[in-house]
Amino acid sequence: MTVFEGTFTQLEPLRFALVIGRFNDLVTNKLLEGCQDCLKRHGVDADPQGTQVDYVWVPGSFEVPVVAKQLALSHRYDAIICLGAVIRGQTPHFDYVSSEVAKGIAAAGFQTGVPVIFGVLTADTMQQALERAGIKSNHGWDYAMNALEMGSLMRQLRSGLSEDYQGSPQSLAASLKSANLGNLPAQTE
Ligand code: INI
Repeated sequence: MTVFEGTFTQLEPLRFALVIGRFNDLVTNKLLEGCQDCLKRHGVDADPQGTQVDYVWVPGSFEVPVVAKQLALSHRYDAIICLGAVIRGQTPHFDYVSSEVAKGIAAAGFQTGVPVIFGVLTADTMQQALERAGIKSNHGWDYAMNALEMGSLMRQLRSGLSEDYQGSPQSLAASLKSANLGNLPAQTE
């Protein structure tokens, strides 16, 4: 049997898309910096004019999932990285935005078979968010690592899981089933 594992050094150039919310951009710009730093230091050409990373800005976290799904459906990317910052205020708005974003990002991945990385910080205060976006550590770096690992893992699964696997979620599901590795949700598109 085989062990499939993602790598952090690219065996072949991977392609990524970043979807970034402008809301709380003091935080999201810092997450983006951490993310780019990690990608570059792992050999990815993160230049917007380059061939490996595309950038899409959206108004706020709530808009991230619809764009992430659209990008994933293009099957142009090995992984999509979603960056946002939802910060608790005086009203229940935080709860509505954060829960829909989490569900939407998960759905974008499940429905397309493309890894969609959940890089949306949820915090009680701006201070808490900034601590996670560069003051203490930068989770943007971690999200990039997750994307590298998942992107390379999915390439390995595509090429190594079965000879008849052609890259669609349906054929991956069939391959997983024949290898007794479980079921993927059916593609609805
Ligand atoms: N968007 C965020 O990314 N973070 C927030 O904290 C936030 N709050 O608190 O309101 C937020 N709201 C905007 C939302 O994402 C949408 O852009 C807006 O509702 C339009 O659909």
